[in-house]
Amino acid sequence: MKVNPNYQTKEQLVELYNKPLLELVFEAATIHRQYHNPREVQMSSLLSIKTGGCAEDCGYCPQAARYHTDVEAQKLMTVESVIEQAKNAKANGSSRLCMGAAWREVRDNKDFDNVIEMVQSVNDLGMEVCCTLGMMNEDQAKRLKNAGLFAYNHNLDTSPEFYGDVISTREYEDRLNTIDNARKAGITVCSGGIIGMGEAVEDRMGLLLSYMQMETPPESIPINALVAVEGTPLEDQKPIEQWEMIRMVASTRIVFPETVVRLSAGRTKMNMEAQALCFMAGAGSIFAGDKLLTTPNPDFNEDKEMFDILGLIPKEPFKDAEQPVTIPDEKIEARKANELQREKELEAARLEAIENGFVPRKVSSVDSL
Ligand code: SAM
Ligand code: DTB
Ligand code: SF4
Repeated sequence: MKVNPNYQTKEQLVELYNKPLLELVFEAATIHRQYHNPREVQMSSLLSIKTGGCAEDCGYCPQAARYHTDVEAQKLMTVESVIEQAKNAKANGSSRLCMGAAWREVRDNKDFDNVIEMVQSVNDLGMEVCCTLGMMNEDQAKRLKNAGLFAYNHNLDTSPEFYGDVISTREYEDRLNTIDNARKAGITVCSGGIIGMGEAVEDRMGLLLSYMQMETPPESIPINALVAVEGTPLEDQKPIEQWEMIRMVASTRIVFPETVVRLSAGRTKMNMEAQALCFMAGAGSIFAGDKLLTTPNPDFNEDKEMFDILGLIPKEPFKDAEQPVTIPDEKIEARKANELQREKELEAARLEAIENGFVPRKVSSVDSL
């Protein structure tokens, strides 16, 4: 992923962000047209596969267990219901599904095995599969890659300097490590930030600087406006001006010409004109469907009307990189083989018992307790 060589320092980035708005949009739109089809905008769907009850203290997040919000904690969805939701999303034009779990980190347990099966199944549907599951190690990243994961989302959220004002339960370095693990496993990286948390323009550009300093910058950078949720420490944060979102999208596009810049959370507070300027300035994706993870998103029909009016077309999957091939997961295969073996042994024992004249007992309701 290229970095624009004209911007190297934070000062240059801040100057870029503060350019006269229409100059900024024009520069971004020009670059966007050199690297992307400006009519194509990807529709992605978000699915919260494990909601709430998270141990972290991210100040913006309604899913942190320690804050009193309206979010009810739920256990991991079943593989079957994820497939059903993915089929719906695909039928409504989404070419990417992002599955989010309110976890601090991935653990090697049955839940993770189920996530692996979710990834395999959604990849089989021909959609780009993205997961955002918190921190993960190299081995976990490899399993996700083999399952057919296309992208891993792990946001740096803001600059390293402002990070500690928002989150205390993990370090910036932890985030960078997880991103590195995804990269090493050959998964594309989706990592972006939130504006409107009380940060300065320097912090917004500090976030971009962090991505510029990576050996390979992210293939996908989501730009979120804070959704201020009652009960979170950031509940009273003043909403950002729409112009700020346009500036952030445009600056990101200019600095990372090849990356997909995603106009993410915060669209319910934006009118169509402001969103149009974001698409003009290089936004190449939106989240479609009336819910993000836990908070509202514009109605599907409203977005369809917007696409019609602006002449946008939903982007097909795998236009930027090939579809990953699913390779059977060793742990799951070993578990299934064990289960099969056990079933065979039980059946053999049952047959042997019958041969020896034992009459199988009827299972009573007491037995099944
Ligand atoms: N627990 C995982 C993690 O933090 O990486 C994955 C889920 S987490 C909800 C995914 C991202 O959603 C966060 O990194 C943050 O950038 C974004 N997010 C969460 N709450 C938000 C809010 N209220 N407004 C805007 N973005 C938000
Ligand atoms: C991202 O940058 N934004 C999405 C996705 N990646 C996972 C999440 C937005 C969440 C907004 C708050 C909520 O709905 O809970
Ligand atoms: Fe947990 Fe992720 Fe929310 Fe932070 S952003 S509290 S890690 S779900």
